[in-house]
Amino acid sequence: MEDLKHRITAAADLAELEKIRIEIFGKKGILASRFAKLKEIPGPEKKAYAEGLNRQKEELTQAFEARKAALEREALERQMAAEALDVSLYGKLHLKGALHPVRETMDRIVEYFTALNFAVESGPMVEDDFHNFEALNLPKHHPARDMQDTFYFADGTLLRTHTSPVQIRTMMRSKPPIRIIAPGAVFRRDYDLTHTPMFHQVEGLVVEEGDSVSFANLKWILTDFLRHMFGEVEVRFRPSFFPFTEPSAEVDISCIFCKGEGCRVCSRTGWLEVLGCGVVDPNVFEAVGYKNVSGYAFGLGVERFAMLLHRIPDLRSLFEGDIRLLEQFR
Ligand code: 2U9
Repeated sequence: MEDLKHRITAAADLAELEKIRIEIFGKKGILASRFAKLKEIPGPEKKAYAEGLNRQKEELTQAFEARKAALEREALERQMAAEALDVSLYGKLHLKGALHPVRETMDRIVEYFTALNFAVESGPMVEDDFHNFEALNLPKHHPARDMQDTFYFADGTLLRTHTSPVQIRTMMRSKPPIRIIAPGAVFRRDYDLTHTPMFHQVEGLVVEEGDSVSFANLKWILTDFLRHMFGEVEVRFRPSFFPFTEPSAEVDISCIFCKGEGCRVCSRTGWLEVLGCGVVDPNVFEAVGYKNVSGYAFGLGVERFAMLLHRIPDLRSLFEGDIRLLEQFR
């Protein structure tokens, strides 16, 4: 009896305990065989023998239940120790995406003009000579048409060098009034600190019947636009020349880095050139079949705006695909 009890309390694990249970309590187990002997016991001793057996069974059952509970608790503790989670550990790092500074800048520009009721137009990047040059009053031997500046395909088509063909196509398929911007990629054979072979422009065009559109309208909207983009800057219009506008101007803002004092970015001039613009040349209207209209147009390079707004020194870093650049704009 003490020997059986000892075996129960010494069971090393639940599997061993189960074996012992079958050995003691099973149908053909030790207790069963002892109970079977009951019928061989003579009458007067039977009661005492039966009581003794029941006591033994009771004690062994108690010992078994106690050992089982202890082993189960141990097993659970082992499992919990093995599966323990340290909730103070760092989780996996999830990188957040970011808009490319060129996209973000383009979005801001487009937002300004759409708020003033400009429609956004687009067109093909592979263009023909007429839409990219001829209709824009760029004469046959203009240097911009040179192989040196323009990517040509064998069939004479080309990668657009500005988004202006979008405005030409828009005018040719609709009538004034026109109030559009054309944002998009353009291509020129150029590569240095401030030029890449692909860059983005936003150009604008406003055309009305009659002579109601003037240079004054252009001055107002571009001044307001540049202050929207750069804050409280001075804006200056310098006479210039473009084949597609007359009169034409280049637009400067007071340097946002030195407030016009003169620094390296503005080459000590105190001014930064940011836009080109003008009153649309009559030859352009003639090329698209418009009569008795007036209009203004402007154009800007989105990368230049992004570089100034984010103080990015080398334009090429915008196109190297180095994720460390984007990480700085999250
Ligand atoms: C039509 C008529 C006129 C668009 C214009 C400029 C002046 C200009 C440059 C700015 C920096 C190009 O990206 S850049 O290198 N653009 O100076 N663009 S007027 O004039 C147009 C366009 C279309 C039908």
